[in-house]
Amino acid sequence: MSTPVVSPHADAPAIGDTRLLIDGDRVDAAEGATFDVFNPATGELLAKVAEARAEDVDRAVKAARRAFESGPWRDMKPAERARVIWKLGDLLLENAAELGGLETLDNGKPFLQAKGGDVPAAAGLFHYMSGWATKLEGSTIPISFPGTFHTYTKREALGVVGLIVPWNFPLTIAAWKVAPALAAGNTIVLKPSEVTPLTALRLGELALEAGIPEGVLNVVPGFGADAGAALTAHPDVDKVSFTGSTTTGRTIMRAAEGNIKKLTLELGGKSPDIIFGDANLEAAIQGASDGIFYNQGEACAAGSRIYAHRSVYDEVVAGLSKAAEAIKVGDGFDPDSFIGPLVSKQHHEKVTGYVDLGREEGTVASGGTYAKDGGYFVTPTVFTNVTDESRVVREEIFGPVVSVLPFDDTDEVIRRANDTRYGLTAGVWTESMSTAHKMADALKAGTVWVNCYGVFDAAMPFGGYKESGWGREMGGIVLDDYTESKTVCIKVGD
Ligand code: TXE
Repeated sequence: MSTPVVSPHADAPAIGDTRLLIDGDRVDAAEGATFDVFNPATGELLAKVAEARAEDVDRAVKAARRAFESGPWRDMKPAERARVIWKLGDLLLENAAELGGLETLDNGKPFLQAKGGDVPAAAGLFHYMSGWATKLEGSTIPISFPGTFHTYTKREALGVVGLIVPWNFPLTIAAWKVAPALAAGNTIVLKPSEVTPLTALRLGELALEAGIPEGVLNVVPGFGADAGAALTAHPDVDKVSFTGSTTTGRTIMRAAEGNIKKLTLELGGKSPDIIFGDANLEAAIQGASDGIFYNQGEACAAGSRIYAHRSVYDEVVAGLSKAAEAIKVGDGFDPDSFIGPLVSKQHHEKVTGYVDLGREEGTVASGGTYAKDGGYFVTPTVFTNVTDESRVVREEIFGPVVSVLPFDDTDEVIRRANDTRYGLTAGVWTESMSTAHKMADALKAGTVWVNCYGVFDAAMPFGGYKESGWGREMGGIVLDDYTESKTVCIKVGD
């Protein structure tokens, strides 16, 4: 039996029902299995959560298939579907304190950021995507084939979609995928990360409360190698959208080959953040600091390679070090904490391994310390005297760790910034309009921020070039990935 264990903070929310959500019901896993979820601020057990395995995933896919084919969602009038999706956005906002608290307990991130950032961002997805439910149009097409034809396209829901979500923004990234999938009329099996399953389960409950029919949104927490693999290989799943590591993305590509599933992959990053000599340095330094340290650096878009023009290099290093030292690292429920613990023991080991490596590869300008026991804390760390070949500069660390490298001219920094297997995001800081446009054109990244960093909006497409993935999330463009386009050609005369 899956049960919540303890809520360690007086002001933390109750953890609630930790069973699977299948076909509108809360159910134990078929084999009765559970897994432990830990509070990263203390390392203590937080909850025991029902563990979906292949049999449970199959049950969830069957429920989603029934819900799709029987049509209560797909065939609902678009305006009605829009109202229900909007309502779900409202319910997220109404429950922001609870959802934010669950995210802090589960992931460790500061409560104020979770409640004031993650939850409104997730709600924004439902509000924005609800508008698309009424706008999924096709077009009429004049064709040149001999005869007279009425030819048009229409857009239809894909069917059952499997959504696999990571632990860094558990609710927000779930919303990136669930909201457009719903707007297009699909039914869903959502697998949250085994590290942070709590807000996805609550999202499923709120979806029912909003009026989304039973079986349309099923939630199956479980491990990647078991539940995740079963979902990606399932012959009755039409599409998988995945956010996570590039390594797992490759595994999913292979698993999806059986029934040629459609795939969206949002994978890793090692994003350059480039500060030119003419930049507003105060804004650039603060922006670059937030760009790497927000969310403990556990962000695929983190600006983890800072290139500073040699004329301002020393000032950037000094300013960034000062900004890093001013950051309070601590329990997410402490309102002064800007950085909470890393998400798990395993991830702490990975990040601190890179902190130790960076010490050998370069110089620590700031930070470089970490907790050895208790919570999984790491201080914001700035490395200098590293090279483009250093592993800390090339590999995704996914923690509050940044390298600062000098550059001399624009073409050089373009080449170096693009010299990576990733291509998710990039930042540019300059007061020159022509430098801004030149860089925006030249950087091989799905998003380029100029004089800002980490601006996300439900209306802005997000995704990667190169090994950062396939497809885009958010924006109107994402609806293409959750619909089929059907061409209809009717002969109306000779
Ligand atoms: O990711 P995984 P992990 C990067 C980051 C991090 C590293 C490893 O560098 O340190 O990845 O993190 C599910 N079939 N990112 O191990 O394995 C898994 O259960 C189907 C970048 O946590 O990619 C979870 O739900 N699913 C990133 C999800 O995939 C599988 C966010 C992510 O886990 C599976 C997170 C399988 N075979 C980590 N194996 C980003 N792009 O934002 C695992 N999963």
